[in-house]
Amino acid sequence: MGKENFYITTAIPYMNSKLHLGQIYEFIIADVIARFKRIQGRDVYFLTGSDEHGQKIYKTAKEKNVDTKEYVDKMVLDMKRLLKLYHISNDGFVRTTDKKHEKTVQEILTKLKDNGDLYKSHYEGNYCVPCETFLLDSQLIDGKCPECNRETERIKEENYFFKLSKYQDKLVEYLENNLDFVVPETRRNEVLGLLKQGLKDISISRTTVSWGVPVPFDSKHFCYVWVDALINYISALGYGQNGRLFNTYWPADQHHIGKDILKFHAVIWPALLMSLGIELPRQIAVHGWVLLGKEKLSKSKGITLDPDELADEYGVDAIRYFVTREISFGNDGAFTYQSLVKRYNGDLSNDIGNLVSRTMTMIKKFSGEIVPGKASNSGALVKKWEALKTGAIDDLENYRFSEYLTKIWEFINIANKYIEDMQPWNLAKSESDTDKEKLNAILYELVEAIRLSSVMVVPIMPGISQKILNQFGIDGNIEDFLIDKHGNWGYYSGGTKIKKKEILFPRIKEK
Ligand code: ME8
Repeated sequence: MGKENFYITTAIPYMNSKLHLGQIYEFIIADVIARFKRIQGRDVYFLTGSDEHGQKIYKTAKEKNVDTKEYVDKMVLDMKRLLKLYHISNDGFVRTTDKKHEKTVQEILTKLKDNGDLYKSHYEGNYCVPCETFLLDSQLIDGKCPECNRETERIKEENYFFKLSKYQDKLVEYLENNLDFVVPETRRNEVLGLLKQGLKDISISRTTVSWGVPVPFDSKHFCYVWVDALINYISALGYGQNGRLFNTYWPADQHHIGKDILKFHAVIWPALLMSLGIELPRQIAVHGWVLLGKEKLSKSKGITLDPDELADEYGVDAIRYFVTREISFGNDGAFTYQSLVKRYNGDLSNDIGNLVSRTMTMIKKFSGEIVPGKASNSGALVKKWEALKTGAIDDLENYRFSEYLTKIWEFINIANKYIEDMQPWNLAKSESDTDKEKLNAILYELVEAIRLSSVMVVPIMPGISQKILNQFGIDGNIEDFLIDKHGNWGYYSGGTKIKKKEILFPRIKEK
């Protein structure tokens, strides 16, 4: 039997400005899960990409006086650079300006029309350019966009409409029968609330915005950017072209999105799929906001967190650790420099950093730079490990990133305490063979505890995991690890020569 497939996606960010930590946060959580599924032995396809059409991007390029395509090309390069910097292990990258994607969008529009789910009508109402959303007068709050609180544009144009209302009952039924379709539960209730208010048909084309995919059966119309964007999840897999990827990986196991785009993913997207006769994704996983202090990140208000500056100052792995440890999935989470420095100096520099550093020093001093061979009578650590591992795996299966890390850190600190309790430096002074044996067993156990922690840390801090293993001279690429093998106590036999000690997390001065 082949490996069980797992298809995971992120939202595709708008290419109007440089990515900020909020968008990077979404990539990090999807990446943690993708890496976790890989070490569980699943055949993972992890997709991300770029949303490049629509009024907002067209306007930005125009303001900068550059050609729109040249502008998005540049932004995409920068996005790809940041994905790499942040160790995001996506297998695919889809651009909505890819010819293959555009062709799929056109085929889908034709199919929707042939199904009788599209009709032409007049739209008069409001449009929020930053959110790329049509808004009826009744949806405005104090005359502004309910999502971003900005001024909207008044528009009056001919649009194609999609018969969303037709799918209302089917959607309610689907949500009621599939309790995990939208997580966390509060978001599922929000969707049910929206559905119970009643659905109106939605515009799916524009005539006043030509930076988009042309509607194949009506030359005046261009596909509405959101419909274009949602299709990325299947166009990237070659839907409609008998694509191998589509046949292998669809339906998606998890679509990761932020809470502002819930309606698009949990109402409009499934309705489009129902119309097309395509199976629905298994889960929409909805995260909250990364806030700077108490404020939502916002480019226009100048509240942003630059991923390059953060990486320079703290290192990418520390940022990955911080957001997964501090933000409870589904809720908003505050980023503050104080809490980052506290976690950095405490959990990283002190706890794991010291454990590695002290163990390296002892092996150098007491064991001639060679990790002693596997001990036959392993002591206290192994029992703790088995108990913690099962619980930790269950945590990550259920998006409890913080609890997962708490368990691993509990283990790291048990190992730190083990050093204090056993006082290996005293055993090293002794001439007796039993003491020597005891010392060797302790050193092996410490390296094994570090190695196992590193395996569990692979999804969160892949760079650091690899570095730790390299320091102890342990072979292997973290990309090939499997929890069921490398995560077992005693998998490592010891006997490796340690390398030069490198400080993993140099302490940071509080600002
Ligand atoms: O919505 N904290 O793109 P986008 C956490 N192109 N997540 C945040 C965030 C924050 N401060 N700010 C944004 C779009 N996000 C569309 C998606 S998908 C078919 C099309 C999240 O660049 C946001 O919720 O505005 C979304 O999931 C993702 O970043 C991209 O946002």
